[in-house]
Amino acid sequence: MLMKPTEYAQSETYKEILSQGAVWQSALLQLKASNFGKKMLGSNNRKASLLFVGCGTSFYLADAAATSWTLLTGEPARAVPASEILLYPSLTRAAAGDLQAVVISRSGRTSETVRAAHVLRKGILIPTWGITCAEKSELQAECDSTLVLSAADEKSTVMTRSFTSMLISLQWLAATHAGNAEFCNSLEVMAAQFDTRIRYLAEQLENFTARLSFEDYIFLGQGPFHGIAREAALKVMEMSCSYSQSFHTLEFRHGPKAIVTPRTALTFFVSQAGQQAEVEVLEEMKDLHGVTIAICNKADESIRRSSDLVLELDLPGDELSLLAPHIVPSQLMGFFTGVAKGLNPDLPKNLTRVVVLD
Ligand code: F1P
Repeated sequence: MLMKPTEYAQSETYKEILSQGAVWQSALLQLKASNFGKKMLGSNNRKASLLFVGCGTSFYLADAAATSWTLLTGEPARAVPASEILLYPSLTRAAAGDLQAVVISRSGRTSETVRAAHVLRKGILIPTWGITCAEKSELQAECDSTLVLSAADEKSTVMTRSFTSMLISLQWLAATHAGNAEFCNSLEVMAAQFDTRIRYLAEQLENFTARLSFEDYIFLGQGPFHGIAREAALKVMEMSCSYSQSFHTLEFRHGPKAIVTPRTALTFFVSQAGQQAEVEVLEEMKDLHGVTIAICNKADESIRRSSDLVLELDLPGDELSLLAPHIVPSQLMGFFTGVAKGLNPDLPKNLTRVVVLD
């Protein structure tokens, strides 16, 4: 039974997606009011390399945060799923001397993530920082210090504003560490202006998903946009039970393009840094008769010429400060695709809000 607009507008997931501009501003206020930044960045046992850890959406958040950290600070940073810390601790122990960890979990209760924080801090003996949206969590008990962004917490199973709010907060910390006050200001200006764009994006995605359906979904991004592409694929999978994959944009030529048909939706996160190379792939996929969707801040003729749908954020600021809003069109695509398939994104099939193991 398809949800009518009056019905889906009451959806917790939908309301949380649309609340992101305002919630980003509240989350940044919470971050600035906490002394987490001073603790994490100022501590005398600070290490130069960062390891970002999480599960599911929080792992893809770790990916986007790690690339942001290196681009903003020049320091090495990488992301791993919490399960890798548990199953292959020696892979982390090898670099332990120069490492500190940031462990990410909306709920602060995901068993793998809480256990990984314990292994990192008590087993491998590295400084371990937490970021969550839940008060008084098991994660908080396992970390040296934890940033709690309760303003970004959600009722929904799928993560949307929690992902973007924790990403923006980690970018703010990286920029603060790098002494880049202009970037911190860009995040705050972007958050204040995003409200004016999100309803335009929602309308575009609602119309698009009402007109077209697909057999599978591909999401393509390079650099910091690759973590966004991975999360976009998960959003569409979780909310619409669709076949969905992500790749580095140029990697898609090396075999995966074999699956492209007119029933394939290919979403390109077109970056300013890699635009020319990424648009060449866009043009090739259009020639293979895939349906192409371009998400970018400002589109030029080369993007418009080869895209069936162009979603412009049209926001001010440095490209990296616009990383979080780039995921929002895909959150909306997942939501409206689920609704168009008669599903309820508030009750995603097979999923629980937190994966707790015995
Ligand atoms: C991690 C997570 C979510 C997923 C689902 C199950 O949660 O895998 O990414 O969407 O809700 O849990 P958390 O550790 O960030 O609370």
